[in-house]
Amino acid sequence: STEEMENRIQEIKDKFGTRLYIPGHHYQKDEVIQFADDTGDSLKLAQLSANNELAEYIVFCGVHFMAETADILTNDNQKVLLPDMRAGCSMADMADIEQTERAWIKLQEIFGDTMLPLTYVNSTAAIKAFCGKHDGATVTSSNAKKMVEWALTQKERIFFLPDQHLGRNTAFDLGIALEEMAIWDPELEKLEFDGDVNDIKVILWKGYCSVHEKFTVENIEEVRKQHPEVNILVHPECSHEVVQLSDYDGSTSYIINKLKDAEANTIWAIGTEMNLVKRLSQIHSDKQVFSLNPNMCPCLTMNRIDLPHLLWSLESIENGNPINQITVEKEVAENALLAVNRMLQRA
Ligand code: CIZ
Ligand code: SF4
Repeated sequence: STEEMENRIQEIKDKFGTRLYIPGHHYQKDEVIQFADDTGDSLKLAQLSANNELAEYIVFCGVHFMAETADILTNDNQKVLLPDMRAGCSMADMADIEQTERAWIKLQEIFGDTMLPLTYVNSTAAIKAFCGKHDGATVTSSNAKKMVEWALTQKERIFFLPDQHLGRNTAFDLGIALEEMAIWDPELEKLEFDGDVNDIKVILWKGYCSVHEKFTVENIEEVRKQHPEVNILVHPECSHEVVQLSDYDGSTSYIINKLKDAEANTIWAIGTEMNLVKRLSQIHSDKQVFSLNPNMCPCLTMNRIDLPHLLWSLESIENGNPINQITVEKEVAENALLAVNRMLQRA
């Protein structure tokens, strides 16, 4: 039963004490979040894991790329476990390393040595390592603007992986016109753009988040009709049109803080993952907080981590046979760390 599972999880947590650390991503289910030692976005959780030297076992309640980043930032005797190996990220999976290496060669034929690669932290360790090797860096949704600005002091152009929306929204905010952006289609191995190829400043990988893509212009029109007073607050993984029509856009922490600061009785339609929206709506009972898309928008892979998987993972530690350990190969980890550190130095 649920109660038995919860009791067992608490028992193992008590038994291991500070040797066990459970970071929980904001998009995780409440049943998992109740056992999290800390909650946060992916980078914050990876940094907290790295600063937690007492933790021998880090049971990462989030998705695969987040556990990889935690492994990259922690030391060799800390084991990072992912309670369900099927907890991937469809966006991260849209850029595989072979496709990226091929794209780089083809893009160099067009642009020569004028590009700096940047990758959203929502990417595999191999993609982060690719950026690290080519003088590039990682970005998060909180520091993307600063990082794109920096990148454009290094090279004439940036190659932005894997989320076209975060890349486009960030570049647009910095005054780069849509005509100065191109899209690299990894399936067709083709560059899509309007206008003059020499004007291109930003090359966007054609990836997207299947959760944030579900918020539409129609949703915005509908909610404004129903609630003329509404404040629309979305994550920059949403499309350019949606971000332009919303009132506010920003990272997960921006969204959380915006609602904290909001006055009572205000109305908020939020364009981000459902578990977070539901939690915010419960916390802010003095405000009206709901999902911008009435069909809600769960991240199915985040939701794979549930009580049974968390318990299974913890019991494997208790049995002395930890399962689903995430280990990034040494050379990949070293190059990925270069990319992450270039970001941490600046943002
Ligand atoms: O959309 C996601 O998966 C986010 C915002 C991840 C993160 O970096 O915390
Ligand atoms: Fe990946 Fe989107 Fe899920 Fe985040 S919400 S883990 S970007 S699929």
